[in-house]
Amino acid sequence: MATNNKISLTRYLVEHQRVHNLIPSDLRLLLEVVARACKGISQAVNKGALGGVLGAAKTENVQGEIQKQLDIIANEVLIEANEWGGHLAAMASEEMEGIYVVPHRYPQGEYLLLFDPLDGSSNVDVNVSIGTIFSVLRKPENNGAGVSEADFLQPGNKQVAAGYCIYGPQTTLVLTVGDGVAMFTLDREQGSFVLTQERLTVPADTKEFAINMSNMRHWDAPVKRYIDECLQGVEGPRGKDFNMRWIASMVADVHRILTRGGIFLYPWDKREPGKPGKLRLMYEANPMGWLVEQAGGAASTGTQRILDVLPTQLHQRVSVILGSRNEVEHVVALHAAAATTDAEPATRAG
Ligand code: AHM
Ligand code: MG
Repeated sequence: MATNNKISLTRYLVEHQRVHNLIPSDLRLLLEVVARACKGISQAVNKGALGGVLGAAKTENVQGEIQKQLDIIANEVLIEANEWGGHLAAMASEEMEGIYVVPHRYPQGEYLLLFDPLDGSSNVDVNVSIGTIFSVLRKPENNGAGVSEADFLQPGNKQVAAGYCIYGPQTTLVLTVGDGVAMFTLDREQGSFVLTQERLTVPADTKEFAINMSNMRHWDAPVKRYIDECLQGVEGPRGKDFNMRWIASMVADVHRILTRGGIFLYPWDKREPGKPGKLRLMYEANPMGWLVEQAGGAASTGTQRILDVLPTQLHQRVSVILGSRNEVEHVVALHAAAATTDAEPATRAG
């Protein structure tokens, strides 16, 4: 896609609404507002120490994690931008315990917005790419009754839009409305996102994996076996050398996979056996899983398609294996093989 055509995000969305009839106007408005909020977050991230926004806040989030100042700022920017437009009924965030219902002074819309306002925020202070991840669901019909947390508990296959904005060397918005994946780069002079790539495709095969190797001793047997086979390189059963990358910022790792392929794993591990994983289903796994699927890749827990996981809690965690289709299918096959041959009783949760 030539950048001199300058198709803005607005035009892309308008055409999806008008020409392709793929999105209703209030969803278009919602996505434009999310993009505007991301521009604001990008500004704050960009200023860094000059804006006095680096470092930890004195608060913990619902997961018991120390919040960064920018986690809180990003959360506020998203809420303030989205609450008044009339397109949303409520929002849920990785950084807030309960849902945020649109105040009565504003009109209530049809949609629910979920977000991780600043994913990978442990990287903020060291100037490594971070991002905002978002997911949009339709509020279930309930005959005019108010919105509740239960309305959010829909599987990822019900998403109507999902995306992320990565704050890196460029600020890039990556979006799906169920019609492939498009990438928009922020033109800071114009102040608008410009379409820079359409129909992103994740190659089916890869020689690059991303996992936090320091957790190796805690992994389940199939994950250990998979990584062990990769490490054996050309001499091993895979017959090829693998490269490894781990940015500890899911948006950055997924962005690389959407750009050149690869596999990303944050699997269940034995550190906290009762927890089904580290990453959050609703704010991280579902939107990223759908984007990767829309680009031709796959996303699994190891035993189930991520988008088919039925959530029971807003802040539910999940094992995540996503990226190049053949590689993900190989890891799934190793899980299936272990389940049939494993003499040990299953200990994993979720
Ligand atoms: P966060 O949402 O609190 O930033 O946590 C999620 C991040 C992901 O971006 C990343 O893949 C993972 O945590 C890194 O975890 P670890 O530090 O255990 O490698
Ligand atoms: Mg996160």
